[in-house]
Amino acid sequence: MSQRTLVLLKPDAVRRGLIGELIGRIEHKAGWTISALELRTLERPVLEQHYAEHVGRPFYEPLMEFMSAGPSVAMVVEGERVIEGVRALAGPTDPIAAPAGTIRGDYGTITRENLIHASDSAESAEREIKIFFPGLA
Ligand code: FUP
Repeated sequence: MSQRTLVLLKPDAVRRGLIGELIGRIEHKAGWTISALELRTLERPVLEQHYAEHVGRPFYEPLMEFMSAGPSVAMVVEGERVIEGVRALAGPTDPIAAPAGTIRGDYGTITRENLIHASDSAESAEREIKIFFPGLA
């Protein structure tokens, strides 16, 4: 089943020079294509929409600061079971718990700076794509 998902390569991934490696892992999956891609520093109003479900959590403010501190790469990726697939490539939220071979497991140590976001459901994907790429149908 072809799907689309919203992927963010977070400011730590850009700062550390990992975006080529991370885009490659996604691009090399057979049949997945990147249909939109932009490097930009995410403004607070965009992040407030994106992370609306986390308002009030203790990690919310540090997360907003981290996410707005430098450029991210925002992408729309399309293809067979891509929502589940990019989540599997990313690994669990906590990079120390994430298995080797996953992006978070291979490159991360702290939960806030876990390199990548990927939509967790079809509903989230459509909501998030509208936030980052409002011009896309
Ligand atoms: P995920 O779906 O794995 O991206 O994770 P969540 O939606 O649960 O969390 C979103 C982001 O909030 C994480 F990527 C990092 C940050 N976060 C923290 O900084 N501390 C926490 O305890 C949980 C999440």
